[in-house]
Amino acid sequence: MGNLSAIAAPSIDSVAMVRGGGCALTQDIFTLILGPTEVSTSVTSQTPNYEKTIHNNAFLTTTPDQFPAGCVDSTAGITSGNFVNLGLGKNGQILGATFDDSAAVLTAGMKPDGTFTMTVSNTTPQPPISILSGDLNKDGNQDIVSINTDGLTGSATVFLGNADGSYKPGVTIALPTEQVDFAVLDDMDGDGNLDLIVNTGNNALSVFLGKGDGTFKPIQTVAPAGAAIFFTDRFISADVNGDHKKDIVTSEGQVFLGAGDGLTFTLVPTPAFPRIVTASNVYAPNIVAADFNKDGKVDLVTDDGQVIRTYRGAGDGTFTAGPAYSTIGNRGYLVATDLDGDGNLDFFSGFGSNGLYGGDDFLPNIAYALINFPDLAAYECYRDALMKDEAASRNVAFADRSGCITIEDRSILRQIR
Ligand SMILES: [Ca+2]
Ligand SMILES: [Ca+2]
Ligand SMILES: [Ca+2]
Ligand SMILES: [Ca+2]
Repeated sequence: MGNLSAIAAPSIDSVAMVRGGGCALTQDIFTLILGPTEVSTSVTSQTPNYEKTIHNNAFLTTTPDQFPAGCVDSTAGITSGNFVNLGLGKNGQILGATFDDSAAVLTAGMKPDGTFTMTVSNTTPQPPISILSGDLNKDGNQDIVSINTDGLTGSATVFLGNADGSYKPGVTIALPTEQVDFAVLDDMDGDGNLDLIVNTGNNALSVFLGKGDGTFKPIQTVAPAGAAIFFTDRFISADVNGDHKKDIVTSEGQVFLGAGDGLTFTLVPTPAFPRIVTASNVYAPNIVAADFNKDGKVDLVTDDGQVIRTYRGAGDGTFTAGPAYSTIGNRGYLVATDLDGDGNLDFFSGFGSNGLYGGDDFLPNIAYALINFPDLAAYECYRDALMKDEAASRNVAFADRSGCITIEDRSILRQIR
């Protein structure tokens, strides 16, 4: 069912695939040049129609370059992350946004000649921990929402996009806790307006129903019976049981079926998949929902930075484990899109949205910590205690946000006397 095509760049260069007219992909290998006011790129090589290359590399016998379902990647329902590609803006630039440890969302555009505009800092009250994109006010300009926390106060800030690639000053909404990390933008109540769902932990989600003008109704707390929601759980929204009402799936494998009002959810007793934590991603896995086997029922695919796992949907909110595939070691950001145009959904592991697909921020740098335990049982107790420790969770959240820990691995060593 699946074949992996790894896309690598020469050691000092970066690589990206960009969609053009007719959905075709161009592979760009480029070197980033950091100037005083601009980031420019020196393109080493360009390969047009790269969708044919990845198609052939995967030994597929289907016909590429058809794109029967088009090639628009919706950002609705996708977990927030530390980079968003906003696609081609009305100013003719490919717009992107990210953040660093300052209290700001950083935005920039790539001009048609491959040079970047100066990075603009869009101020937030606390440092962002993840960002999202969507057109909240339906003016055709992508807007940005940042989820912010300084460890004391949590908030969400909305930046409405202008046609020239700039953003209006942020409008901030208070969150009920500083323990925040992940959020989703989707139309949860089906009124045509994007809504904001924030995982605020304590077995609850905070829902802000959108008014369609970039503002939201007052916060509503959603705490379904039986929910086990920790604030570091990733989640997605999708209609997994085909009743046209948005549901929620968390990285713990919990499935919450929605009643269609964006506020009422029922836990499916059987989890979709077990919780999976890996060396390269302690918040694993990333999840996407799509009907990849074309039986009319939405399936789930997870990427934990080591393995891509498939779970076939039964159409009622339950899932059966399907094939799993080893993948490149990375953070496990996952995109479901038809890359080669043969009409079958493909999975891209890396940063990808709105027609731009590149590698993520995963880089191997190594530090060692040696921790001594009297026996393996004591080690298991330590692991249990660590998972529940608030300070440890904050440290992990910081490491994830700052990227200071890119890989974590454990080996059991025996003492020799
Ligand atoms: Ca907008
Ligand atoms: Ca809505
Ligand atoms: Ca549903
Ligand atoms: Ca299916």
